[in-house]
Order: sequence, then structure tokens, then C-alpha cells
Amino acid sequence: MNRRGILAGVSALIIAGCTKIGETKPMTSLLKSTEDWNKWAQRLFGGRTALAREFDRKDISPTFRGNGTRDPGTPDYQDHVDADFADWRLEVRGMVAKPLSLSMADLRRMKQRTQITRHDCVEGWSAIGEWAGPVLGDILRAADIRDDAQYVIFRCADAIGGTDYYESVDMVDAFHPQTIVAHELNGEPLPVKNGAPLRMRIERQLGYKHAKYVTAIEVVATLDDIGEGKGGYWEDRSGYQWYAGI
Ligand SMILES: Nc1nc2c(c(=O)[nH]1)N[C@H]1C(S)=C(S)[C@@H](COP(=O)(O)O)O[C@H]1N2
Ligand SMILES: [Mo]
Repeated sequence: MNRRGILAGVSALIIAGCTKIGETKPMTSLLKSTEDWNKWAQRLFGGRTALAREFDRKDISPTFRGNGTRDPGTPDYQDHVDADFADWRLEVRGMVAKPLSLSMADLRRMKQRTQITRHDCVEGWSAIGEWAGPVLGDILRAADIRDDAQYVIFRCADAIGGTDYYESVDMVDAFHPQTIVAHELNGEPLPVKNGAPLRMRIERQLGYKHAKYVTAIEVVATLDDIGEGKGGYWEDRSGYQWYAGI
């Protein structure tokens, strides 16, 4: 179910709820008006769909450090670096009616979103940067994802200690307007240390959710069969939360 579906469901609930309120006295005192239902709906969903704070150009950090993998270091990745990522592809697959294989040019041709946001790493550092790229929701709509899809997996070109890095989000974050597939940092193509040529921005969550070196987007119904089943590289091995809201 996409965000529109969720919101439609909530409206239906609000309307159904209103009819009931009129009928039952205890409910009338508990939930006085439509306003209360709206507040309840907002608390449940509004918190997740709200925008992350955006900053001004003057707030941009002079350097944006690289963390975790700073270079995938494989011969294949080095070939892509040498070719300026001209042949990099982003695969979109899984529960989609139209699987896609997007080139960097395809991604640059799409409508772009630019946002200046703060990145917060669990290790205790933050940095503000300006990111640009297409909105993930537009890519998922182009691929025509199935109604019963639940999660989006990001596959990466790097491995840590022999295990491939990956991450995942649910459809609320996948269709969040600030969730972008970034190919630029501060007006320049992404540096290798920051995930060249493509990295996710999942602005309402902590740094480890922002997958770098993205090679594929996989739409699935369950996380059970991916990695160790906890939805991400760090979630699988260190008990980091799958939902790392900030
Ligand atoms: N593919 C991949 N993505 C990754 C990581 C990684 O090691 N590999 N590290 C994560 C962590 S913990 C953080 S804080 C950010 C760091 O992004 P940066 O290198 O641009 O600072 O990337 C995240 N995404
Ligand atoms: Mo991090």
C-alpha cells in the first residue's frame, strides 16, 4: 500500500468513526469530535510523513566525512571509477510490473530534488550537506510496484568483512518526498567516499540507513529472506534498530 492508500484508509476510518461517536455515549466523551480523530491519525502517520528540517547554503559543513566503507575497492568498482561511472546501472526489480535498468543519464533526466539536510551518525557525528537526485517515489511509480509490496531493499557495491552492505525501508519512507537517490553532494558528483555514483537519502532516519554505492532497488513483501532477515547490514549483526527515526 502506498502513502495515498494509507491516507485514504485513515480518512475512511475517520468517517466511520464519526458515525459511531454519535451513537455511543462513552465514545462521545472519549473522542469528542472529528478533530480528535484527526489528531489521532496525525499522531500515527503524520509523524512519519513530516519533512526533515532543511537548512541554508551557509549551514553546509566545510567537509562531509566519509564513514563506513570509503571505497568499495573491488576491481569492478575501480573500472567504474576509471570510466567516470558512465556505465553504472541502477536496477529496479522484484515486485514490479516494469523492471527498470536506469543509466546515470536516465536518472539525471528525471525531475530532480535538491535538499540541504543534516546527517546524523550513531557514532556521534553530524554533517550538513546539499544532496540532489530523483525522488525514489517517482522511480517506484515508473516501475509500477505491486499493491502487496511492503519494503524496498537497497543493494550496494561494497562488502564489509565479506558481507554485502544493504538496507531497507517501508513504503512510508520509500514514498517520503525527501527520500531521493542522490548523485550530487554540494553541487558536485558524489565523491567516492560518500557513495559514488548513487546513494540513498532517508532523511528521517539515522546515517546507517542511507545506503551508498547503490546498484539495485528491490521491491519485496517481506525482509525475512534478505540477509539475516533484520532488514540491513548493521541490523543483522549489531542489533541496530531497523527503524532508526530521528
Ligand atoms: N554501502 C554502504 N552504505 C553506507 C555505509 C557503508 O559502510 N556502506 N555506512 C553507513 C553509515 S554508518 C553512515 S553514517 C553513512 C555515512 O555516509 P558518508 O560516508 O557520506 O558520511 O553511510 C551509511 N551507508
Ligand atoms: Mo553511521
